[in-house]
Amino acid sequence: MKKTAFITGATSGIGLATARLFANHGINLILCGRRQERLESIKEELSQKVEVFTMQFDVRNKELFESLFEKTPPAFKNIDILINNAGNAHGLDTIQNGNTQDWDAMLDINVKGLLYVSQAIIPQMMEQKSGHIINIGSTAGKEVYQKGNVYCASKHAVDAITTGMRLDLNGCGIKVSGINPGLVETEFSEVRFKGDAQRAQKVYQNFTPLKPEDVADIIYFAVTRPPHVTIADLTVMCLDQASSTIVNKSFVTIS
Ligand code: NDP
Ligand code: 8X3
Repeated sequence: MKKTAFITGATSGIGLATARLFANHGINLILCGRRQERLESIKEELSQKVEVFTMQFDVRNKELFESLFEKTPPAFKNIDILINNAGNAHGLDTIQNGNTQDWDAMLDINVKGLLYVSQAIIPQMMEQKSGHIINIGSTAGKEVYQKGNVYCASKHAVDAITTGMRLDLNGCGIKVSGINPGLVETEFSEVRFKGDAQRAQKVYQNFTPLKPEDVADIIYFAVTRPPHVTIADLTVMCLDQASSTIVNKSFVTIS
């Protein structure tokens, strides 16, 4: 029987690449995001391969999410895989110059949004005594870099929540994985710099960053391990990255 995956943040970047890869492997999809037009065009693209259901909501809006989730069509009720991916950095400022709206956005989306979605889906996984939750953390959840302050805090929280989920769900037949990428070229920096595309592009210049497809490959690897194997925690960086702040920009490794 085909599996069903629920992917948050499926309208771009890592979430979209994962949706495409899952569709290629016959995994049915529930795709989430705020941008309805994108959800519709991705649904049109991937419906040629698998069953696709879309849910438009902001992960901060617990009430809206819960009411939409209740109305999930019966064919999509049994979720086998949850990819908690929706999230972004907002701003890159010292703590003394931080913007409180950015702080709220990062903590509410990256941390509380992940919790709201997980809380709705876990009971059904517990009932079926199986399931796989993958939380997309970051190298920013493993170390703190200058001006990363609250984004790093949000990803450290994701890291702690991933461990907490694995501890609490032990014995329930549910796998919990944390996948922590370094620099991946997506819309991430454009969001961080509030639409400043030039500044965003500079982040990925003069080295070869990860592509969203590289992370999707790892997510697919994690969900296709034998039933007794859990990838608990995995960090992935491109060849030129050694830490959040050490990136070799002296030459480009792949043309
Ligand atoms: P993108 O900006 O390309 O994708 C972010 C996704 O999250 C979009 O689909 C967006 O959809 C969704 N999203 C953002 N805010 C909300 C919200 N409030 N409610 C619902 N959906 C939301 O970035 P990435 O693909 O890079 O980011 C995906 C995840 O990977 C994030 O958690 C990020 O922190 C993490 N990550 C990224 C790295 C990178 O270098 N790019 C490295 C390590 C981790 P929409 O706008 O339609 O709502
Ligand atoms: C995204 C990677 O280094 O911009 O989580 O924080 S970084």
